[in-house]
Amino acid sequence: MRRHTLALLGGEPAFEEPVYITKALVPDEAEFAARVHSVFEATWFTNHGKLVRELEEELRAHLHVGFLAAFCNGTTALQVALRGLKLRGEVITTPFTFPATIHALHWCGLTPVFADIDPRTYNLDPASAAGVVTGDTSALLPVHCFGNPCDVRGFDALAAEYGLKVVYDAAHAFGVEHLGRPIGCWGDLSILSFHATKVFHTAEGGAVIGADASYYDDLAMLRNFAIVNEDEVRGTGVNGKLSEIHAALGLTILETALREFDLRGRLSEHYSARLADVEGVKIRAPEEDTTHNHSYFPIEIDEERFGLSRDEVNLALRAENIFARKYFFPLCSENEAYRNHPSAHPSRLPHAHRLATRILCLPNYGDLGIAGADRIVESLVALHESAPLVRSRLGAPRGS
Ligand code: T4K
Repeated sequence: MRRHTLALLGGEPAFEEPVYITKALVPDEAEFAARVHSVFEATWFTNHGKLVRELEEELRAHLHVGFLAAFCNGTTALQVALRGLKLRGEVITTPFTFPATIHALHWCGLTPVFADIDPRTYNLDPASAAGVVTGDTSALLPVHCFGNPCDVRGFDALAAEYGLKVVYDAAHAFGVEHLGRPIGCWGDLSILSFHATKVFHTAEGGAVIGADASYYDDLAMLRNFAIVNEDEVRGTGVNGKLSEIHAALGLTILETALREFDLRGRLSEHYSARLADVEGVKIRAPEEDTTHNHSYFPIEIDEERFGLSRDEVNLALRAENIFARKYFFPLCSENEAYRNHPSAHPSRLPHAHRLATRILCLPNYGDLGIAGADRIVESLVALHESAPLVRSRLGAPRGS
């Protein structure tokens, strides 16, 4: 292995330019321009336009789901899914997620109730969720964190036992299949994010998906102000529509995104092989019987064995121009809006708290290339080998 002199110890940074956790895919410009031109020709920019309908059908067929309703972003898709199921009271969810998951509950007037994660999968643990079910619980909202599928059978059983709905936040799980089923066909409804940081994206965008196509009309009504027709508005809707320009981007980028999933798969395999023997770096074992999408590459840093805390590693990598991310820190249960709920007490979420201080997502996108991944691995190895010196150069307190 090439030895790398760390920038903190007087060497050159591993990269000349900043390397971020991801790099948004860019569509074929001519193809995109042609689609945008068709929008201009039609003078039809939004409101159930032709390109949105085409995108919905293309993605539905690709993902093998019963229906797909496109939205302006994943957060609004989640709010409308929750509203569409007419949920009330408490919804059990994970603290280890992007803030949008919990905010969506709160914006819908629902009470997020936290349960702990399974440290093996990083996902909400059905056994822990079972411990916080009350008479007010109406649903479960697990997240397929980093695209790794939840214990879907465990949640099916829990939902059946207590008569609960299951909504999956599948923002990271585009294209994942688990136990022979597309990820979007588990539970009642699932949501996707098509944000620019996602492999398949529409700049901003999202979707509600599910096996049961009879949900589509209600969700489509709610995303369009709850307008049923010229003479009727039924309840409280929102403006959650995707525009034709965003749909044009999605239609153009799909093929590129499918190739990108393959490239990320190769990078993930390479990272896994090269990091396997680095002391103090743990890689989550992928779920079996699963088609993974390799959207993210999370590692866990064990401070005692690695010699540096996750935060110290993160800081030292920045000196190398490597901008890893502490997804997901801080935990959502620590947010001032939620932390007073009894379920948010750290003593009830030990696995989530432990993981949130250890996790680091490494840059993982096709353009990085195997050589780029190697440089990141070499930087991590060098950090481990020079840990005491790095710590003294950082001057940071332990575990900060
Ligand atoms: N549920 C879960 C579990 C989620 O993770 C998310 C979103 C949602 C729900 C809600 O879905 P949306 O309503 O967003 O559709 C990003 C995204 O904004 C967010 O969509 C995503 N999860 C989350 C995991 O990541 P930030 O604040 O970390 O992104 P930012 O701006 O720091 O970008 C990260 C890196 O991506 C940049 O360093 C470079 C690259 N990038 C970013 C943008 C915006 C690009 O290459 N091009 C770009 O245009 O939240």
